[in-house]
Amino acid sequence: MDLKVENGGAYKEEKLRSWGKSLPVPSVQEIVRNGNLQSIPERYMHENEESPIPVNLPDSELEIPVIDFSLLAKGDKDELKKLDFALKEWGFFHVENAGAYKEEKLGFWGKSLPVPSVQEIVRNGNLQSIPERYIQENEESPIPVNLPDSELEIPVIDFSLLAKGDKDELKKLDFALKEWGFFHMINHGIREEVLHKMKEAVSSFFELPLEEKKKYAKQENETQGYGQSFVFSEHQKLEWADMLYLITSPPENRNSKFWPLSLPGFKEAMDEYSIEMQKIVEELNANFSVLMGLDRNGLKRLQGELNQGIKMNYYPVCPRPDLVLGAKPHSDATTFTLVQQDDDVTGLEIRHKDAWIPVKPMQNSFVVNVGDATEIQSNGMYKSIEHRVMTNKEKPRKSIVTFLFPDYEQEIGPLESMINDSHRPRMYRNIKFGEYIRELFARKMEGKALLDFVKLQSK
Ligand SMILES: O=C(O)CCC(=O)C(=O)O
Repeated sequence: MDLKVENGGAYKEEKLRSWGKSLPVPSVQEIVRNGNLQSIPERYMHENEESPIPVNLPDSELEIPVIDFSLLAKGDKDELKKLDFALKEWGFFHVENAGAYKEEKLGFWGKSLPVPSVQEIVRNGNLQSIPERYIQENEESPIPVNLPDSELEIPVIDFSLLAKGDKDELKKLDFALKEWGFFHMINHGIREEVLHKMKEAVSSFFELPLEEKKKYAKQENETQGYGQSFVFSEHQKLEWADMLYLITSPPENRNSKFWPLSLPGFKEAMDEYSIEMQKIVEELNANFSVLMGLDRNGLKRLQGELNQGIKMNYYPVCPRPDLVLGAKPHSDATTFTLVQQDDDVTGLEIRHKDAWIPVKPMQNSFVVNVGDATEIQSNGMYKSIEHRVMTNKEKPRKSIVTFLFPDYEQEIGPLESMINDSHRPRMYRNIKFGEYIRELFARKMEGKALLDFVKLQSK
């Protein structure tokens, strides 16, 4: 039997009316349009309304909170906390950067906004208090607790022994990569003069007047240049540091517009340093290769020459080092990283057994750390460890950081030799390195969160 139903909607409407009455009233738009409105009709005048202007409230209570959508969309924990606060305390908030988020995802590297030079803030300012934008929240204490002495110093690896094929040193390297992800490398063979010239070049760059340094400033969507990376929002906490980042190898990837070529000795020092570093890199890569079950040339055959970028950091003194960070906790996206620290200023700290361990400088050595690409290739056996940089009241600190990483077109993933279905199943999916880096630059630096992007769910 066919049945047609009509006026079902009207029935619903009638039901709804039973919720209460609302009498017809004149159109206010019409009253205004028609009337030569000398006075407000009595019916519209409210009695005893509170003054719209709040009194005795601090500035922070006069504006509803602002939530940065691009940070929320990236899973930023601080922004989520701000949203929680806005919902609890206000019930209202502004949203910003909703469209910019898409733009950031689409632009290749994502943006990093220009920020003031911290060196200049310190140089000019009679710094009475730390600007709000630099005050970090909820940072953990730098003092490690309840750890035996052997857990307070990163391992030391003798490069000259590795280069001779010493098996015991290779075992020590294996231990350092598994248990620490960090080690000092001594006897690396780079002449002191080369290291010294490089340090001088970096010092003379940061001593240049601000206007001169700004000629090499990084633009919003570029990774290289002078400034700060990973700045996505005007509201984000900034680091107490300035940097100059330059891609050095392969040479065709260099971008001379960021190189202070008129600074005497700078290019020569960089060229020499970069070539010498590449020699160490070859040997380290060969050793990583053997440890991951390949022959000495295995990794090179798989992924070609590693690319090289050099980041020069300047951490000015800070009257309240307890409030700021020279670098927020992060792991490196690299294959591995080599750091030349200042000889006499400690600042770098690594996360080890749930404590932050300071890495004390060791003369003429490099600090080497495993990056995310190696953690992925080793199927989680070798750890890319979180690290951060603290500042101090007495002395500025400089560091020269050499990043080694696969070509952006290279696909990286766990090596077959590191996967074992019964006791070491595949932990990461394969990904083009360029795609991984693109994700890195679309996020605020946040510990090791980026690795989750390629981690497979455990079954
Ligand atoms: O300054 C340091 O010792 C390390 C710096 C660092 O981790 C970085 O620039 O990514």
